[in-house]
Amino acid sequence: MKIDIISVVPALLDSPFAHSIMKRARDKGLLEVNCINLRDHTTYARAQVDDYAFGGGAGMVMMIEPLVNAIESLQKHTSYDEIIFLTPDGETFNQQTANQLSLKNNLLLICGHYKGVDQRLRDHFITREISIGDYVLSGGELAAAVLVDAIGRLIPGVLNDETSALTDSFQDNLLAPPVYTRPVEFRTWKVPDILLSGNHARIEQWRHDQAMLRTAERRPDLLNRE
Ligand code: 6GU
Repeated sequence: MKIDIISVVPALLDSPFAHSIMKRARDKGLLEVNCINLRDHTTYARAQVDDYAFGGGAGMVMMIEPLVNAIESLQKHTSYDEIIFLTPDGETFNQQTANQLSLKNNLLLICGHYKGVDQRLRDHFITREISIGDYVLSGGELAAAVLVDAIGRLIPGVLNDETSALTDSFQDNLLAPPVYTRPVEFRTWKVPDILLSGNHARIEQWRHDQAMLRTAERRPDLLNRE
């Protein structure tokens, strides 16, 4: 899978994909991530990419021209399955959306900034608008990093048995159960006996019960989802 990201602050995206599972995915050739600097595509003086809103009001608006220049120059080489605008007023991202997007070949992410983007870009180029939650970030870059990580780890071959996505929280609408490792006892706090019993059927039953309990306590809304 290839994910291209258009940003006015591409340096924000240097680190998130350079480590751990995302690095391994890229090293294995399973995930390609390219960051494009929007300022390289403006025809305005001083690499301007935003301007005052027509009708007045506080805050700048991202201009359509630099964005369309960037998108169309990328489209010369790549046919995108989705062109996604990261914006707080988009649909809220969740595991189901991550699963869907992990099946695509080419994604283009556009990071919003300032007071948003000229509506004409949204009307004519954007195929999907996504938010990562009900709070406001300074720009879409951190949200883009969240999407790439959540999607990238679902690409077949990225995770191994130890890190398998199948046991993640949310993958079955349940939160993950508690986990323990060495030592068996720390300051009198013991690992539950069941986990040391070697009885795999009973351990799986215990984990499922714990996942149900935890979900009922913390996220009862998940239990009523299909
Ligand atoms: Cl995608 N962008 C911004 N700027 N803020 C957000 C967001 C996106 N998702 C939640 N908050």
